[in-house]
Amino acid sequence: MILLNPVPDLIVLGPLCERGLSMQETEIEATMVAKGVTNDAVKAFVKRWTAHLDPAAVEVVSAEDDARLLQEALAAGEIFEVAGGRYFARSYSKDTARSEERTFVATSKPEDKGAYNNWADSAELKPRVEALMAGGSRGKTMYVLPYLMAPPGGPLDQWAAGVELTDSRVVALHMIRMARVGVEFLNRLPDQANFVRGVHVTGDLDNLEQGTPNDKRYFATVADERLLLHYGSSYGGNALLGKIAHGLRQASYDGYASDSFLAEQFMLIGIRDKQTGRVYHICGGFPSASGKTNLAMMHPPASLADRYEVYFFGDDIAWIYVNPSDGRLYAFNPEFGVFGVAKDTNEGTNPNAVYASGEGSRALFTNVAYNPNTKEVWWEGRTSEPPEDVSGWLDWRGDAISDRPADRRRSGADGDEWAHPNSRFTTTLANVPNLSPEANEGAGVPIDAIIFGGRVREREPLIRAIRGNAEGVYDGLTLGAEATFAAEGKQGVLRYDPMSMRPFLSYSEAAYAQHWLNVLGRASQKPIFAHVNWFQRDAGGRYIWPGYSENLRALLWLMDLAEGRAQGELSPVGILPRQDELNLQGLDIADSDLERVLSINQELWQQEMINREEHLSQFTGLPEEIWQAHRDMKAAFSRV
Ligand code: SPV
Ligand code: MN
Repeated sequence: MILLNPVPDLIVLGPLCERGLSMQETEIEATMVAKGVTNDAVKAFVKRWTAHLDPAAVEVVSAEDDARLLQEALAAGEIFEVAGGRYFARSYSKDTARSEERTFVATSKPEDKGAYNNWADSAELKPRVEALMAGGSRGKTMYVLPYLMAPPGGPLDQWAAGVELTDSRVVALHMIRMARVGVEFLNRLPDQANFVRGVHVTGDLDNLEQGTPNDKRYFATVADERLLLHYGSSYGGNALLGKIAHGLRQASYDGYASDSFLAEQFMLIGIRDKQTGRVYHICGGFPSASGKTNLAMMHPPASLADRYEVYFFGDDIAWIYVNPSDGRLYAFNPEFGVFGVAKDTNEGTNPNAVYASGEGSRALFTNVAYNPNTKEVWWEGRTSEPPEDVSGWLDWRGDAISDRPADRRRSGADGDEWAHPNSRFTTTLANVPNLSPEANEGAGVPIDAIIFGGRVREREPLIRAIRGNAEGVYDGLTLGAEATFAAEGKQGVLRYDPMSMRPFLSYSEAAYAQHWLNVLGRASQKPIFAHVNWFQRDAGGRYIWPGYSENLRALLWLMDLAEGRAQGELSPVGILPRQDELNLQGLDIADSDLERVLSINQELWQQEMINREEHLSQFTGLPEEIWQAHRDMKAAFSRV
């Protein structure tokens, strides 16, 4: 157990001070020199925090350390072997998803407060979290992870460098898979002090009162100082600071403050038409755990595979900017890996993910079911039924399935799951079979379309295309979807999730909307927007559209529309495909189902317009263009 210094919650300490060091500065210096760290600002950062966190040892990590760290983690019982050179880890049972309530953005500017960003005054929050962290890594090794969130050589590199300090070896293993980790990325910085400083302290997970009014966790982005302070978790985005803390919250703040780019929770794909050789690039936002990974890794349906190829760039984050060389919007995926939702991933839904986390991938699974005898993993939807023979199988908590009453072993009922619904696989991009040959281009790729979507039972049609920057931004801001298991809280409840950035917004929504308009306004060639929904259900709960690889058909229509090969039909909510414009070759779908997904329900939309008004009204100072787009849509309804 970790001994935390007892620090009363509300006492604000002064600046970090030199305390009795259990590791001498000279020792730390020697460790860093031996590992090739030449960046003095990195050294100073590490020394300062070593003094505060009081770890027993400091270790600088590069990607080449993976094999050794894996062996050490296996020996320590932190991870377990999975057949085929893969690994499995369990997180603490109350630490299985992002905590939105305990995530804060702190700055010195009250105008950064938004409706959703949980803004705090950094003068108050920073010392509070620093105080909680005091001595927090005592007895542990503190890993120093220098990383880059970008394919190197791009125009946004100056915003991409970071150093994460973490006292979790498993977090280090995740970071190696999810970010480009290496000393060289920090040594070669033109401005040596220009990197995001990330501090992750696991904390005493047994005593953090997670999910209670006394919750002790803090996941803070001190955005105007480019400082990330995460205390009290070792799970996913709470702990891997390159991903959403830097890649989304910090980067979106940086893009805004520098008036130069957008950082969004977007997937990014390419669709190649083999007949014409044209590659279309589409990026887009879907709330966490809404199938972005499946979409980005999709294979074309068999009947279209002769003609089209889908390339994967990324499944969770895109940084977007206007390239001055051609005036177009460009995007790249700053990540190095995939932290994908395991649930329902199988050869049918996402064969590329199965392969990418398959034999030889060094994938790291978290909170799935594990069989130490056979070294297999399993999760709900991996196969239609759980393994017949339950012997050896442990659920995500580590409890033996065979210890359960017979009727709860393979019931599939809520609460009887073998894997946690937010269980994940972590694997590097290089393992993804359909990775684009352009995925490592520093400049990224030109964007043809931006799409938004989420799980919506009714109302949202399969696809509706939207022209105009303000109309597109308005659509993103009014993205609504059913909540998923990616965050702690209620699943299935409909909530607005602007641009799928609700949990990652770092400044006010009004300024965010204006920044979007500013960036888009600088592009001489406009992308087309679309809103998609693969998740419409009938009264019995059956999905009306088959989804997965068939989703390509909707995107192909969008490209046809953008290039004048399709006209669609104008509706109040955008342009809908005509049935005969959708490529249905080889698809078995009932006419009535097709009609349903390609039409809109006026009544539901009328109610939606009222809800939207309430939603947008929270954002004081929202640009007039966005309100105009809203009024235009309302007016279009009154004309039908
Ligand atoms: C998400 O929840 O949107 C994720 C996973 O991408 S995590 O990194 O945990 O945030
Ligand atoms: Mn995500």
